[in-house]
Amino acid sequence: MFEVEALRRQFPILQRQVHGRPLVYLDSAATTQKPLAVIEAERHYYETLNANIHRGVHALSQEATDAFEGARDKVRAFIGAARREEIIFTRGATEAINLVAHSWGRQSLAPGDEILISEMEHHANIVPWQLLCEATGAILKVIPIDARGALVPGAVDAMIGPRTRLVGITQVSNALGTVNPVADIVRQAHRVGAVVLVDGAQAVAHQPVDVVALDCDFYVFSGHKLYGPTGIGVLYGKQALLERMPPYQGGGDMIAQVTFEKTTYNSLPYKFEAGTPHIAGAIGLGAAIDFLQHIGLDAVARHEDRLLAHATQQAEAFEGLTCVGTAPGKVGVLSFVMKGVHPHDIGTILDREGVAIRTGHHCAMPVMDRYQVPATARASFAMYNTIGEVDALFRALRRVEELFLK
Ligand code: C6P
Repeated sequence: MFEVEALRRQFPILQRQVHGRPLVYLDSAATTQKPLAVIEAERHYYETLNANIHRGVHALSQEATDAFEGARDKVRAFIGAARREEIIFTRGATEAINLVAHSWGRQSLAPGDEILISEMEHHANIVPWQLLCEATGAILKVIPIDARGALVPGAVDAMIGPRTRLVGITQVSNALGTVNPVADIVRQAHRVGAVVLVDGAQAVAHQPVDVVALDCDFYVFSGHKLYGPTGIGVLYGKQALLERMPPYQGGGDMIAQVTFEKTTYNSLPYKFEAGTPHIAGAIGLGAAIDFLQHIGLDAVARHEDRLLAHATQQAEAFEGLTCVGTAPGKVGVLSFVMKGVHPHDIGTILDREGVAIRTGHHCAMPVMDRYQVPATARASFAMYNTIGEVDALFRALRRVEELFLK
């Protein structure tokens, strides 16, 4: 049984007030709030285990190493990867994509090769590929999206060709909520020998993910959008690919042996984890995964679908409000514009009412260009939101209407 009120008590921040009103937090696509289990896991680490990992023979270092490596095992199981060697800790989704672009990309691309991304990508899944194209002479191609925010039917098929080397695709769009058919895209890409990187930043908290079933070559996500800490994220890569890739950064822990003449590298996953990692963050992420699995992602998804359906219904009945992103099966976010009011003004008035949403381009400027809007207002939902909070959002939007349009 999914008990949202009991669940909310696990998130201390949800008890606070903003501008004298109860906080209505509808910005979880930017970052989720953290449950006690995560806060306590980090605190427990600093209070009882704090030491550097993989380095010391002393008890604390060994216990910290066990906790850190235990978190890697949790991540592996959570996304269905076959081997722990395939789980690389990074600072977040952004760093994971840059790692692949830098390490796989510079080794694998020649002038005229093609990288295919979509028009709905977050800047983190655009700019690293542009930098790579500049460095290698590869060409960036963009799969267009339709009026509702889905990939244009047939476009992937038409655009994947013999020169395609990599497809970078988001599983769920942060600006539109669109869920992309990534398993189909992987099949199409593999037919021409291209590899696929799936950006799972907005997917992992909303639906179960199985990287083996998807058969993607790389999968990335951030801990902080999964009820975990900031500064920790994951790159999953197929072992055979990771083995062939050169290190991304050099430093401690990623080496086997160093002399001034020659350095050899550590085995996976450590080859890609130079320097002291965010140990507490990884442990916190492990706790977030335990927490989420205890509640059950299917139950979370059903609850969020109800919230989104309720919000969509109210949005459709709201004169002058237009939703941006209405693809069938979308999840997590309601992006919208209001005739005659700039999204930043909407965000400011809502904040005064205690309602936190994000306004702006959501680090997806090409999406704004596609729909010819300067920005949108975006409410995003998580397991702890309630139907009452959706109603509070729309009450606050009526206040915006009163102030600006009446
Ligand atoms: N989107 C949002 O408000 P980082 O910053 O590395 O944790 O995640 C980057 C990222 C990559 N891909 C997608 C689809 C994303 O949504 C994000 C982050 C936040 O929508 C902050 S811009």
